[in-house]
Order: sequence, then C-alpha cells, then structure tokens
Amino acid sequence: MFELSQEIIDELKSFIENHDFFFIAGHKEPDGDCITSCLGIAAILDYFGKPYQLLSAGPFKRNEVIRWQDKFSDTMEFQDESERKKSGLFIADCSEIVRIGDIDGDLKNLDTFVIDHHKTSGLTDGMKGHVDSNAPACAFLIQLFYEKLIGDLPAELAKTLFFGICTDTGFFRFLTENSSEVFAAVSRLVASGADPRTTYREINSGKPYSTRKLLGILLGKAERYLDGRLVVTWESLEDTKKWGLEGRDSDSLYQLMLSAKGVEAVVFLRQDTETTCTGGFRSQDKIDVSLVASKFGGGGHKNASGMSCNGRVETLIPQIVKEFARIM
Ligand SMILES: [Mn+2]
Repeated sequence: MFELSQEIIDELKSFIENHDFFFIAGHKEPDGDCITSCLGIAAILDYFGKPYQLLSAGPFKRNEVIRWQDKFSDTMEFQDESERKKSGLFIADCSEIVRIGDIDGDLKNLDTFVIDHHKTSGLTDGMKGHVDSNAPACAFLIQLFYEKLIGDLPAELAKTLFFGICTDTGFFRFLTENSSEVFAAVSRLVASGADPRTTYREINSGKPYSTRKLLGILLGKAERYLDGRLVVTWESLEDTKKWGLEGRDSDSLYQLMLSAKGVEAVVFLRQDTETTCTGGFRSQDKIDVSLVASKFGGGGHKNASGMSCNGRVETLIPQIVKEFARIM
C-alpha cells in the first residue's frame, strides 16, 4: 500500500544529483513530525555529500520541538541568480508554499520536491514529489525513502524519525486496523535503536507547571450542553495573565473531556483581547466540527478545527451551542 515506486525513487535521486545546494523547509508552527521529516531529508543529503540549509518560520512553541530549534533558520542563505538555478527546495509535511510561513528570502521559482501526507489538491506549478494522505506521518514516508534509496537507518536517525511518527500518531493511538505496514516500519526503527519508553518521556514531559494549573481552571469551568454530548470551557484574559503566559496544553484538555462518558464534542474558547476570541473544536468520529468552525470564519478537519473571531466569550458560547445543535 505504501510501497514507493522505482520511478519516484529515481526521481528523488536525480533531483539530488542535479542540484549543488538544497533548502529544506516544513510548515510554520512546526510540530515533531515536520521537524524530524526535515532532519530525515538532511540525513539523505548528508549521505550524498550535498550541502543544505534547514529553514523554519517557527515559532518553536511546542515543547516537543524546542530541542531542534538551533538547527533551523528563518533566513535563507544569500545566493545569486546562477547559484539559485543550481539549488533545489525540499518541502516536508506541507504541500503549499504559503503554509511554510515567513521566511526571509525567496522560496518561489526554485526547483521543488515535496514529501507530504496532508490532504491536498495535489502538486502544483510543476513541483515534483510524493504526497500520500493515507500515510500517518511524513516521517514515515521519509523512512521509506531512506530505506529504498540508501538502506538501513543509522541509530540516531531511527530515533529521530520514530519521534516524528509517535507525535503525529498520538503514540499510535490514531492508527487503525489498516496499519500493519506502519508497525512493520516502526519495528525496523526500534531494531535500529529507537526506544519507545525514552521517546514517550521526551514527548510528554517537561511541560511548564503553569499549564497544569491552567488545565485545572479550564476543567473547573467546563459546562455540558445538548444532553451532555457537548462540553464547552473557556479562558479569560485574567486566566491567561495568571497561568497562560507559557502556553497551554489544549491537547490534554480535549483528551480528558472526550474521554468522559457521553461526550462527543469539545469547545475551548479563549478571550484573546477585549474584543477577539480564539476557539478550538474537537470531536469523536462522526461529528464534523469544521462545519461549526466555518460559521465563525474558521475551518480545519472533521474532528479538529479552529477559528478566530470578534466577540466576547459570553455571547459566543450560546451562538456556538446553537450551531452544534444543528449538527448533533
Ligand atoms: Mn505531519
């Protein structure tokens, strides 16, 4: 199912051979999968003895990626026109140039190779690459490329890509019954030196104490609607000032709420300024929260969406509940 064709392997190989220098970039607000995928491409280029620069618009907000921040820059190395012609751009975990974010320099019009797993309209503007929306992580695709192109992974790279696969799959929780190929690939990573226990600790520890206190406040404020199927909670400006300055652990909040009996969707609203709010929406299988998010100018995926809009939390909550009542 995920088997890479000889054609795409040859295409990647000639892309590497035909350029003297490479830029490697993922999406802005990078996560573990994005960063480790970029590092995986860097390892492939190391093998071929090709120089490169790792780019990221940042910010490195997520706890899980901070350790790698120093390897990335948001400013492209200067090149003149003739050098640019011989340079290639790798894009990982991202299919659109705009999602890369603000990089100081011109990424456009470079010969480009994309490796991604997001749902997309496909590769545009003559971009080369491989996009497989069934792949659970971009790092998984990078592993397959490395193995086909070069062979067994060295221990350090195995650990890195394992980390990426673990973050995007929620430590394998999001994988379904069709995942035997993924587990087979992960087994090879563990054989090469990846350590699940250490990786779990690296991903899930070191969160600021303030995020635990904020979580307590948000759990305390949660209210149930629509016969207990919808849970809404919110963060005020005062909450942010007191406990939210080092960020928040929204993932844990959603996970705790969605694991309660009868709860099918969760809304988390934050009063950003006196007049604006940000909202996050999560659901179990069948509720499509993107429908609600789009009513407030947002969007996203069926089970995970977000929005930013004008308004006060206390007036937005009844409006949001009303929209949920239409679809639940
Ligand atoms: Mn990803």
